[in-house]
Amino acid sequence: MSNKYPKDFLWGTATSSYQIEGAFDVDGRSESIWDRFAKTPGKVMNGDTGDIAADHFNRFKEDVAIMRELGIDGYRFSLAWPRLLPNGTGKIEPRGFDFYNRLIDELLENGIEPLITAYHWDLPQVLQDQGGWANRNIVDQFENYSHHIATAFGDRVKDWITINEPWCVSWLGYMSGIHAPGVKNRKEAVAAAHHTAMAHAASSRVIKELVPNSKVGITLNMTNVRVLGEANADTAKVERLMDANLNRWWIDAYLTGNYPAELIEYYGDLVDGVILPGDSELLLAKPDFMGINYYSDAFIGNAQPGDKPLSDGGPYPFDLTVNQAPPANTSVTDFGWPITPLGLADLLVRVHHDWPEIPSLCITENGAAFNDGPDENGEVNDDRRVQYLKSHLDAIEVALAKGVPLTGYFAWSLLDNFEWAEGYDKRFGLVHVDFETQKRTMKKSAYVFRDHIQLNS
Ligand code: GBH
Repeated sequence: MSNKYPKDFLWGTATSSYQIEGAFDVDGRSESIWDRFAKTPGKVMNGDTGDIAADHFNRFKEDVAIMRELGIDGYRFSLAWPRLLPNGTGKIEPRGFDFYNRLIDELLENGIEPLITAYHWDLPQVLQDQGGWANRNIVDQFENYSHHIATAFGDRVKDWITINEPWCVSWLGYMSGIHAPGVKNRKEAVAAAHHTAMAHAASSRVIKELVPNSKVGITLNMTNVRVLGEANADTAKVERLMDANLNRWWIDAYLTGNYPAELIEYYGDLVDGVILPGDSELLLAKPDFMGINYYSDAFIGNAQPGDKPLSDGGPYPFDLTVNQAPPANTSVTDFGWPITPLGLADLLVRVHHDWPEIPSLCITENGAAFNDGPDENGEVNDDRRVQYLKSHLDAIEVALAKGVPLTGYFAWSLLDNFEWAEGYDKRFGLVHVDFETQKRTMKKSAYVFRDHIQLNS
């Protein structure tokens, strides 16, 4: 046994409902914004949809058996709102609750702690028809949904994440439009960024009230904004605005009730009628922990000929131009994302240093797209993922040694799955899925993770 990790450190894997469940029209589940988006021609690679995905809805027992073989302590999954409240609010669908009850019970019987994410992007389409996250009503609707799920599952589930990556919800969903609902409107995106923060706070209050001994937090996709070369005025400004927009917005909101001042100034009249008097109080939410999803560092440098303003098709609402290429010779994943393990240690140290009032941090996702499949012997030797995993585990050990209160590490993902706009074209699983036959095969990285867990728990 090693002493690099605190006692009770949680080793786990993470997934999300729309990416693995399938069974899109079963047991009263209603349409989600991702069903609608995926079935809109041109939105998702190859026209892929989550109709079947990894068929986890029907194969969850087999999947829990795999988790047991991996030796994980915890499993982070999300609830499909359209399965539970098909109309978004109002009447519940008991068959939807039955599914998650069966999953939770199966996990507990196998000694695996369930961690729930209330929202991982599959909004009921009926709520999008009223404006979705851009409409302030979503705050009450999410609070109501939180009430139902906390009541139903709170007897067995103590760890709760309200919203996964509200940055992606807001800026990929309503600004660049590369994710559902595919809106491209910066005013709506700013509104979504505010309403996700309000909804997080409202939901945490409800869950804490209804679930004794619960631990409630949010999961943010955070990264280091690395500046390459000598920054000119625009690059220096983008560095500060990007950091505020991506890393500080939701944290500052729940800890202080205020957003980064420079960003509010830049947004100008975009926040008029969106952030209302009195909201500051409502944004406050004392965190029990915070989840961080880390994939890669971001790089900016001075604009080169041909570069466009960030707001031109991208997720940032900044009419400023920088170059976003990583340093020459940086290795990348099959998604093209630079591989930057040291960034994970730096990020954890920075978050703990800048917001010491957050009692603990958890890596709720970390992983990489590498598309290796079975060889002639049926083995999946995903050596590049093994390398990615090991280097990022080294990074969390560095952060722990520097005193970061890190309580867990969840690999993204348990299974190959529906990778949003990329469809089935990008594989993130420790376990390979043959989407024709639904056969699962543990990749080499799964065995490496299993051995690491065994050695360190
Ligand atoms: C996570 O998002 C999701 O939670 C998960 O569902 C998903 O499957 C997994 O990662 C893998 O993608 O190109 O300007 O958006 C990760 C979201 C992706 C956000 C990389 C930042 C880079 C900048 N991050 N993205 S941009």
